[in-house]
Amino acid sequence: MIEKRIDELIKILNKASYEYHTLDAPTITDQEYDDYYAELVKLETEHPELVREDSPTVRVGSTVIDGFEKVTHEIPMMSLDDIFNEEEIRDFDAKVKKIVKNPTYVCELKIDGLSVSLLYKKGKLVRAATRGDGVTGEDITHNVKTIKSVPLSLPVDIDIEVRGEIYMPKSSFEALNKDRREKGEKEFANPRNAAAGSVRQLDSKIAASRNLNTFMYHIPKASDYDIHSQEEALNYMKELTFTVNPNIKHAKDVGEVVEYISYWQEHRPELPYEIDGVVIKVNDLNDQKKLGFTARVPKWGIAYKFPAVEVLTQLKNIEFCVGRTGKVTPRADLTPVHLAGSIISSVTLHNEDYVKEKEIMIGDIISIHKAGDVIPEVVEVKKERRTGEEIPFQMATHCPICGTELVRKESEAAWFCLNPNCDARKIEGLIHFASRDAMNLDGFGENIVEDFYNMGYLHTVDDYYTLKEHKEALQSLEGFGEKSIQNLLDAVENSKKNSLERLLFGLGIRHVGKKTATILASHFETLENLRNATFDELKEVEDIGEIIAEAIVAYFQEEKNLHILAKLEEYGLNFAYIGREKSVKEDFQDKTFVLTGTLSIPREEAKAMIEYRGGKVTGSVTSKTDVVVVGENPGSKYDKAKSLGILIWEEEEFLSKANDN
Ligand code: 0OX
Repeated sequence: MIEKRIDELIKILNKASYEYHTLDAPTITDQEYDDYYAELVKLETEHPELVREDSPTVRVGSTVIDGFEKVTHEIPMMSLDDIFNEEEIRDFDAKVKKIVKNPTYVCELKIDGLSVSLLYKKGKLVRAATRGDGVTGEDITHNVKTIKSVPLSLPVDIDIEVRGEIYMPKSSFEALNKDRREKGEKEFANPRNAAAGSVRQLDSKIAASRNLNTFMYHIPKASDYDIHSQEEALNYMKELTFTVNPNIKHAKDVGEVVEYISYWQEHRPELPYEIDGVVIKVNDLNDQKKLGFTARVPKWGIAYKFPAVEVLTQLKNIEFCVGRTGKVTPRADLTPVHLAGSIISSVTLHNEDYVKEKEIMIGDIISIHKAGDVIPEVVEVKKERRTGEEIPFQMATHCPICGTELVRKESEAAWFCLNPNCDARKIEGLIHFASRDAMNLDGFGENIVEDFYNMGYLHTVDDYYTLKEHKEALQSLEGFGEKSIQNLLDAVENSKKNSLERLLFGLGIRHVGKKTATILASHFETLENLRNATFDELKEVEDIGEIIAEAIVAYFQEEKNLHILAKLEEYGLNFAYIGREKSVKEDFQDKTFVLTGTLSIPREEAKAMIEYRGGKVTGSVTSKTDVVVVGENPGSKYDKAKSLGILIWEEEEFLSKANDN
């Protein structure tokens, strides 16, 4: 009988919560809710064995975990490419129309929060995870359960994954920061950071107190539920009692998309939550399938970002930061201002020439904007506001960290600290090695790396791989526990399997960015080959110029680098190019491809796509070639392929075959 009453109470309370938080249409009073709730708490206290996973009492946040478990997304959580103006919207429409006839679009507000995946088994919420790097995220179920708009159980007992955004309403953000200010705690820069900070807490009481909310917008396996369009997916999620944003529009053509965007650009301040743009998705799922994906993003969707906003503030001081290459960058400290949803208190001034060109002085009133809504930049100095009290800028002459005299190389605008033992340089190098696009040592944020460096555990990048020898000592450090240290050590251990380009990027070889690292790794295949490559051989590689070639040769000539590499090899790191994990298709498997003509995507990307599907790419057409992919203005390879009767694919055919699931 008690079980039955508990069941009734859970039903009443969950329905009431849904009506209140999702439908905004309560049918019972707060007092009634509190009474039912108190009755449930009483029964659960008396019969702890009857406490159910979907009881609303779990929302108070009584779970404390000792570390975040990793979650591999069955289907990667993709993001979207950004666009910034009407022309790009029309370009997107034109590209879509090349593949599908008469597309219609669903326009959604782009909620400025963090994406979440919710997994239900037999109608019960079993797991909530962050996006992470898209492939692997973190289990945040204990915190997500405290969010009242997330149903703990669904009206039907199905297995389903839905995705959406967790956000913090503007009013909650203001209240939270006010509270933190009063307590002397550091304020959050924007509601997105506040929401992300809240779900990355071990103790769910914190998330429970932060008034987080959700909008769901995606069902990864929609066709399993007889859904044929994004519009139907949104409606189905509503039926399942998820909160779906009400301001969604089905646009019949690109003109209506543009109208929707300009409406929301103007009305954005009236919303109770932050948005940073509009998401446009091709409505029909069959059309989406035809359009497919590039290596990174779906081609059936795009994110339009609102233009940058400009604000005025005072430049209070100029400080100098030292990067991993020793580059010393001036940074302006500002009187904090709100700009497009964040509080900005500093902005980079890039280098000495930049400051001189913009005629920046300390004490100036300046205007700043956010380029692409991400990095704030100085637009101009308001010279008419000068009082005569402004102080001229002087570039630092010595490293602010180690005191070494700075050097300006002839061809560079920047000044460098050339002391290889400068602490700032070393720490920055270690942070870079651990970063997401490099070795992706999850959990090693700037503060941890700096602390471990200062405590003597990390000095050079190979030291990451001996951290496990200090496990006990690390576990006993304040703020760490067995689980969190184990997670760090697991991240280090897992990174040993990384494909070569991550290591190459992580080593911080001058001029070798993420893209160059991938080109080098896929071309040379092993670190040994790259190391043995001469300057001329390097220069021959597409997109590798003299400066990069020189930097690579110089890197492998330095004894200390070779020593680090030898250590990394000894610790068992993979030194070979693996590329993406393969998803082989019959059209590609074990076939030899040749690319010719100008393709709309970079050649390295086309090559990576072919390898991903199980094929390989060679340079010249022979009788062993299986397929020739032709772009615009193909050369003699095309003629040769025709004369040999080799299969020819236009780029479009190639992309649709490679992208099709
Ligand atoms: C948002 C938002 C983000 C699903 C498939 C690719 C991207 N921030 O509001 N992402 C998506 O779509 C995902 N939709 C949105 N509305």
